[in-house]
Amino acid sequence: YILIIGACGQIGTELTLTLRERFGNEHVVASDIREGSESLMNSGPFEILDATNYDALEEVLAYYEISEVYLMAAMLSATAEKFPMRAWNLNMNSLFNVLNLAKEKKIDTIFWPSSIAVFGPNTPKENTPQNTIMEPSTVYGISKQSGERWCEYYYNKFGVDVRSIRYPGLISWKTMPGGGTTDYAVEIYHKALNQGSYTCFLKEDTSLPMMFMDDAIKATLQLMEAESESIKVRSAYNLSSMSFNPSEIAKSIQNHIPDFKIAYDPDFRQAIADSWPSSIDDSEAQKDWNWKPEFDLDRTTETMLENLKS
Ligand code: VAH
Repeated sequence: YILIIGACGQIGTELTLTLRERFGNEHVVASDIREGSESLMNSGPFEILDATNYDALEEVLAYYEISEVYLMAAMLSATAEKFPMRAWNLNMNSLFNVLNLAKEKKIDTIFWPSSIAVFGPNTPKENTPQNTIMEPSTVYGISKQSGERWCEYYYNKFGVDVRSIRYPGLISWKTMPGGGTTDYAVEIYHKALNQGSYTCFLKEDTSLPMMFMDDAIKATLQLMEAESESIKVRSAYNLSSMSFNPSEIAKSIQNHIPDFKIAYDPDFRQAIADSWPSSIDDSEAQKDWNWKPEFDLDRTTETMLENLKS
């Protein structure tokens, strides 16, 4: 059985729906600190669970005979800057709970998301390599870099089969993202349809690595289904599909909504975005588990507008 922690989040929601389609609703237990969407709550088992509570987590694992855990609960970059200690507590203690329960053989396989936020201001910005300087300057990035070190440590020291991906900014229509710096790339579609204009909190030339959610979910399942021996990276894999800046996504929207207007009013999230790479080299993921994306910016815009319109 599979447990998803943070099932009501931006990635967790789509991961839950995809895993339930693939393995059967009753085999995928969704959990979160709060209730989620109708489709998520009505399509299979759900538990209210605080991922930082070791005993509560151990109970859920035993009750449902869980063998695989997707730990998707975290506080993202923008919110984490407002509540550093709460972010560290959630992002790290949830990971320690899952790693230690796996060390106790209570979990066979773990997926834990890292992020391009592990890179910092002095990381090479273009085609950032898998192994390079990593001095993250955000609370979220520091927690993800530390998390990667712990995942690799538990694999090497205790044989814990934990797998991870450095997600770029993710774009989806089924749920709103929560508290990220790349959230503008989701909000812009909603605003384009609802009011025909959007004021972006990043500068027009701020180029960031991005990915449509279907590609991110596909990559996650591909990594989880790979043979353990083929996984050479036990910190977290670089993953990439496209990079764009706010003016480029605005132009792709104007191809469908010619009158769409964008304005720019950068806020504190500009400094976070400026500390991150503009593009990522994911040749390791391509080599080790045949990664290949399907969505570019135009196809992403088409899909987002189509689904948000209906
Ligand atoms: C954030 N969406 O903005 C997340 C992600 C790379 C960005 O980590 O914090």
